[in-house]
Amino acid sequence: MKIAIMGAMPEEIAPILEKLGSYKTTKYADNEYYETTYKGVEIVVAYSKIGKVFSTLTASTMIQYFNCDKLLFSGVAGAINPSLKIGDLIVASKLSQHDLDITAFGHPMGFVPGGSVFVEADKSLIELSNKVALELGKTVQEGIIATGDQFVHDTVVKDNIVKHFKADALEMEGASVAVVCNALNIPFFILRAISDTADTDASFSFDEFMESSAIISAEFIMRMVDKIVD
Ligand code: 4EZ
Repeated sequence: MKIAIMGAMPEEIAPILEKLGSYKTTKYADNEYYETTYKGVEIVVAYSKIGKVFSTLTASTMIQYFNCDKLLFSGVAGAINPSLKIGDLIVASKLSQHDLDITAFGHPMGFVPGGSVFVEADKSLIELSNKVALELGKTVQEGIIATGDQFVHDTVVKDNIVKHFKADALEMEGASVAVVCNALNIPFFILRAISDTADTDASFSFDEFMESSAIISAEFIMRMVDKIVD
């Protein structure tokens, strides 16, 4: 077993690296990968940089170059579902690319031939997250995550994403990681803690809460890692 743990930004993986202790840094494809052994299990950690392209490259590298056979993503997201408050956790049941648009040819939003509007996350990892949540006495909402190459800070854009995908939260990497893992048959799990509500003051909320929310997500991911390696 070799576990990949990914974030998009340095702040999203910093608490994970801290918990793991010492690691070996390898440069590959213009990025850094941090390799370590935790409780006898090999782990590779990386932050991809923001967006679908960088996250695709990193997920693919972790699987194909580093031979990871499970992928966990930890990070922050903008809330769409009003029940999600700052710091709340959302586990992706399925993910979609909200900016993938060939509707001009009669296709639904998020769809291209050979692909699918949604990619489902691994059910047993979601089940494991429910166990972890129960043990911690935490509520973890399961929902739909929409991914696109934009930081959403507009209720009109948000409403449109709800209309097409019934999404509960949005970010910029989950669905691309999902597509890679699905194509390569690697079980994956996407966890996000809310940093903002993707409206007019999203950037201010993000700046204020991204670090604390990133820690909430990272700590939960490490509890899951503990369960996986035990
Ligand atoms: C992308 N990530 C944000 C990166 C922002 C600023 C330097 C998560 C996220 C997000 N993505 C949090 N809130 C969001 C929002 N409102 N729209 C898109 O994964 C980088």
